[in-house]
Amino acid sequence: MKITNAYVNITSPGRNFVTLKVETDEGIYGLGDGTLNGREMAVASYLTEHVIPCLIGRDPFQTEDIWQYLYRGVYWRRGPVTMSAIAAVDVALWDIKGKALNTPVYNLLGGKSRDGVLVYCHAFGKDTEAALDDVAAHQELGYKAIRVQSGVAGLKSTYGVSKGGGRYEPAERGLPSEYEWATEPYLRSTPKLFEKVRERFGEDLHLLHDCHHRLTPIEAARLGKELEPYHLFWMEDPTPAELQEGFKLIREHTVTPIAVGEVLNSIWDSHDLIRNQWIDYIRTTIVHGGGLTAMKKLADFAELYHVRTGCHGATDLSPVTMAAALHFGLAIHNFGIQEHMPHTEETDAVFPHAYTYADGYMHPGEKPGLGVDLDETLAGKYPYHRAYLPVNRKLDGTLTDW
Ligand code: KDG
Ligand code: MG
Repeated sequence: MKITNAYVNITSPGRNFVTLKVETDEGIYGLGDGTLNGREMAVASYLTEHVIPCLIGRDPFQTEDIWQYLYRGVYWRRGPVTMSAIAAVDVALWDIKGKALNTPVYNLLGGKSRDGVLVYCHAFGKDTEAALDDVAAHQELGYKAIRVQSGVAGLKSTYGVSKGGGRYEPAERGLPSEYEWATEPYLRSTPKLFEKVRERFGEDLHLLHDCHHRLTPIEAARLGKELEPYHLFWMEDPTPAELQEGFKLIREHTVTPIAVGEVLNSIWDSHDLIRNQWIDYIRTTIVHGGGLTAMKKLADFAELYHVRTGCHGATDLSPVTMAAALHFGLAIHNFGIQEHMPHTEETDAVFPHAYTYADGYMHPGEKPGLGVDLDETLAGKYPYHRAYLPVNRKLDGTLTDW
């Protein structure tokens, strides 16, 4: 089999998605996601200008060699744009391989290790009461694991909490909006929020929380310690992970489990975090981490250190990534949990898919390959719109992490 053609589709059914379609001389095609929130066109152009011309004529079954060619062969390694472009190619090739062998991708990754993929959803509210009501609403939908975020008193807006109270989408069209941030009231209110959640919902529900990288290590250590009585499943992104040894300090002070990695792109970015056992869950995702080929190696490395996966799964990861993540999560041994922020109906219509949700778990379905398609006619009705993640400033105007 040979790759005969490949092209990028950009569509915006409510939010932007970059999809690579790779075609072969046997009529089988594969899809890969290359969406990088707020920087979509950089990946699209990287693929079109620099990657696609090198793919034509290659054997799509050579997932390892093509991955190495795109990673080592360019001299410039790593980084979110490069790794998302490599992921788009890699996932499309696994999709082709599955279709050609007439089997779901999970069978190519080791076969089923479990019956379903445990997922967590997002609950939030402008204050504690609203957040508790949203937890109740999500529990009704069957979720066994819920991320809880609340607005902070005195702040006009908080990232991760929708402004209008309805569904929230990380990116906003137009230029970046600005949100407020203040660490002290957040540190005071968050343990109280989880005290109330446990009071109302008991011990059985898995609870998660995302700090969005905004704390210093010692502030994160304090939060982790004060959250201990509420037995969180994890505390996510407590501090920026560029300085990996920052997590040593957090670890020395708290037994609240820690999840990191949605902004990390390679095994080297989390190498020290994992081998020193400073984290419990690695959140690197298939689209931003170089595809299934790279993620399998990352998971296998993490397994040696008792670190489990907890892949990023916000709405900016397209249904193609969600499908890939579910095949991956069903197969690997050290799977932990998968994030699930359901896409809009418009997005689901553009990307018809075999994966399903029921009672707190997802399943990739039994279709050969990834089991997800792209309706290009419908996609064409949703042109690209520039959109960004918001930026955050402390009350004195200083920029902070988002
Ligand atoms: O593109 C970034 C968003 O997906 C991110 O802000 C969402 O932190 C996030 C999460 O945990 O889903
Ligand atoms: Mg996050």
